[in-house]
Amino acid sequence: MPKGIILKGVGGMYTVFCNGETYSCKPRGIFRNIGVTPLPGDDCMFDVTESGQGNINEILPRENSLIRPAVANIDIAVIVIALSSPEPDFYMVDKIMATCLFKKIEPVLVANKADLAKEDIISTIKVNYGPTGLECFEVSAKTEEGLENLVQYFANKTVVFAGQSGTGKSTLLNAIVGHELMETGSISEKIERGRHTTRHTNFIHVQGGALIADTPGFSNVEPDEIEEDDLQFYYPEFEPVLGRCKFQSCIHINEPECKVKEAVSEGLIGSLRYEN
Ligand SMILES: Nc1nc2c(ncn2[C@@H]2O[C@H](COP(=O)(O)OP(=O)(O)O)[C@@H](O)[C@H]2O)c(=O)[nH]1
Ligand SMILES: [Mg+2]
Ligand SMILES: [Zn+2]
Repeated sequence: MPKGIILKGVGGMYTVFCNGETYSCKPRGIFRNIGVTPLPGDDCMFDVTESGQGNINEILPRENSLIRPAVANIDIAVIVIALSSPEPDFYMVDKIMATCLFKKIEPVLVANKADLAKEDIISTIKVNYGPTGLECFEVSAKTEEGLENLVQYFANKTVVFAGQSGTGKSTLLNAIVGHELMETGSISEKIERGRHTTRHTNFIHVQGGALIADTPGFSNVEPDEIEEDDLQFYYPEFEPVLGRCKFQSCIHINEPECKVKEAVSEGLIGSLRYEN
């Protein structure tokens, strides 16, 4: 029985990739009985009948999975923001980052529209995301500046793109893939038509052996599986000072001799990150 990877699922039918070919497959009834829903990114065992109809027989154990968007086995989540419009929503960025770290997915910040860059946004990124140690890239999907670095970084990884509408995710993916596979639209077009241009998660192979997908719905991610007291562990730049506050139970808000707040005042933790 061949092993494949699920690239997308629409209306109960799944596209399974194996040895350079794709197969349209249905999950066997057993999945419904045990409450398992196949997800894009899943490794599976499948077979193809003579009629050409494929069956997914088994989902292999997952490295990780997300519910919204419904994807599995993600190595890297690319959080795309724009260096001009729309204005970056760093609260959303931080919610996605914490959720990814909790799920053992590497979050990467990509600042797109470098061709229109505003200096104040670049400096906000440096001050707040430099101390996290997480990878940050400055690119332009339009001029293709910085894209080569991204492609190299993604080599052989399973990658999803997340972020606000209008930041250039589809344009960036098109530029990376090298041809128009995705729909793109300007912000005004989208508002006029009142629709989202990306509806399903669909993994695409790109040069360097990466699998990449635009992921509708990622901007609604809430870190709701993380306990309040544990959130601090998903802020990598807090790590050097955690456990060093005066009070063991410090939640780093109003307590005296709080090392987190000291680190914020010394610029070792960005104040925007701390507020978020
Ligand atoms: N100037 C400039 N515009 C860009 C760039 N990337 C995307 N855009 C534009 O931003 C708008 C939104 O892009 P789109 O890819 O649809 O964003 P998405 O909603 O994140 O998928 C479109 O009008 C794009 O042409 C870029 O690097 N520079
Ligand atoms: Mg899009
Ligand atoms: Zn503290």
